Amino acid sequence: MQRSYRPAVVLLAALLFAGGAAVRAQSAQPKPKAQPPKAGEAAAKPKAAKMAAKHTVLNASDMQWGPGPDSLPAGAQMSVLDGDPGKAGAPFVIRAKLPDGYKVPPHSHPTDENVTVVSGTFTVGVGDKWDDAKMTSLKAGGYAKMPSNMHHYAGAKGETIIQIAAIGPFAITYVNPTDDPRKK
Ligand SMILES: [Cu+2]
Repeated sequence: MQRSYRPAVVLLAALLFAGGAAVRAQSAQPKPKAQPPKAGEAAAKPKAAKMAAKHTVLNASDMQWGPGPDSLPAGAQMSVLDGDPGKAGAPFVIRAKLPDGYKVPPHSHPTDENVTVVSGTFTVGVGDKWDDAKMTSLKAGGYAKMPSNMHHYAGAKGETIIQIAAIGPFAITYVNPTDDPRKK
């Protein structure tokens, strides 16, 4: 009896927790457009809703940093604040810490890239070829949006932290394939 009873209690607790999270999400956010559930989705949906409702509160000092993805030139550090940049179709927020003089050669992303400068100086230009004269310097508080598939390039003056918000996956296609660090 014990062996069958206890998992049931755990399951009930998990369901109550998930239900509570969903109720909190509904009160905190505008109601999303109604999407009629499809057959077979019932089991997966509550988990997805719970993940979307995840509440994140982070001071800069709480952020965990690790090496940037191998798709970026070496030297960058990355912190995932929300979501999963590797997941297709889902929003994510990351920060990237770029050392002085860091350069990302001309490239594009499959989804819109929204960049907010947190500290330092982020420089960005549009086009297929790197040209310092065509780059704009953005200081802390500055913002840039790179629409999907638009060719652009970027750098850092002084150690620079940027925050990137986008829909995954966070993929990079270099205009010149020889610039791709994965092919070096
Ligand atoms: Cu970019």
